[in-house]
Amino acid sequence: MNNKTYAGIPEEFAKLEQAKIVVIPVPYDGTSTWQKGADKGPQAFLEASENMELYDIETDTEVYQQGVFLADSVTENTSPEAMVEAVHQATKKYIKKNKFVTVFGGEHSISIGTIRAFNEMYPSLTVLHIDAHADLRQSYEGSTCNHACAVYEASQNTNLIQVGIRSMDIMEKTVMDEEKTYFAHEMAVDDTWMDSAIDQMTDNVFITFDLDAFDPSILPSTGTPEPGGLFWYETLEFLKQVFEEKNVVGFDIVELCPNSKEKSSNFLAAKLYYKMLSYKFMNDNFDDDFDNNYEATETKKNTLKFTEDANY
Ligand SMILES: [Mn+2]
Repeated sequence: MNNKTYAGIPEEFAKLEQAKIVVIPVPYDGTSTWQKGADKGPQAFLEASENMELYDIETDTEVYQQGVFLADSVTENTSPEAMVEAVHQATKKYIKKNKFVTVFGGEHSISIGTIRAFNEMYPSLTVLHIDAHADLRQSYEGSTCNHACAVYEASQNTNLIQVGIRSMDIMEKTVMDEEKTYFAHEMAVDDTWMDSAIDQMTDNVFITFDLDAFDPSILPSTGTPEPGGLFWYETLEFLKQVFEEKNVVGFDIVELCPNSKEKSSNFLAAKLYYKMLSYKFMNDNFDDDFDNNYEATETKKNTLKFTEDANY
């Protein structure tokens, strides 16, 4: 990446030691099946971020003053498995440094690594998966680290909630928990889905946001656009509610596939990222210490099928 700091923020807010937030770019596009170009996503996101106003009207905050450290990009691409492991290690490294860790892809297979890291560090993790696609295949084209498999692992060992889904293979029904799936065609006619989805979440929530969840009319530049998606304000309303009611421990945003003739998608992605940070920190003072509440217990192994407890 050529960018010196995230969004061109002053150096004093961009140093690792003081920053509460870390953003890890992962310019990876090894397994996408239709349109290539998600490897250019992080650079387009960072360029758009530099041209964005840093005051958020809605929350009346300038969240960059909490400090945002732009980490080295994860560039491992010798195999999908090696990339996932590199993302896993980079994510875990910054969680252990007590940062609010965010990752920008890249295609969706990178999330296998980020989710694995968060699930190792936080008990009873909910993964909120916002996407047009179910991504529940156990393996695809010979790899379990394909973008079509992005949340299979999460379906087995976290509390997975899927929102915005409108494209899947019939075989994925055998893996999917329909009680925890919010299909786009149902969301379009039933406005209780937000409360229902939040009711099914545990306290610790990791959000994996595939930009193709949005309607292609507002975000065309993605690898696999699907009609009938989310719009801007309903998405923000939902996200704000999740950040207000739950302990969001981190998030990733994936599948920006930049198009030189269409820059608004890049800006939407930049603004979405900044909005999510603004919601996370809207009630924190800049000089408050940040505690990301991870549990670094060697014995905790969230590798089994998630079992519901009565606490949520
Ligand atoms: Mn998708």
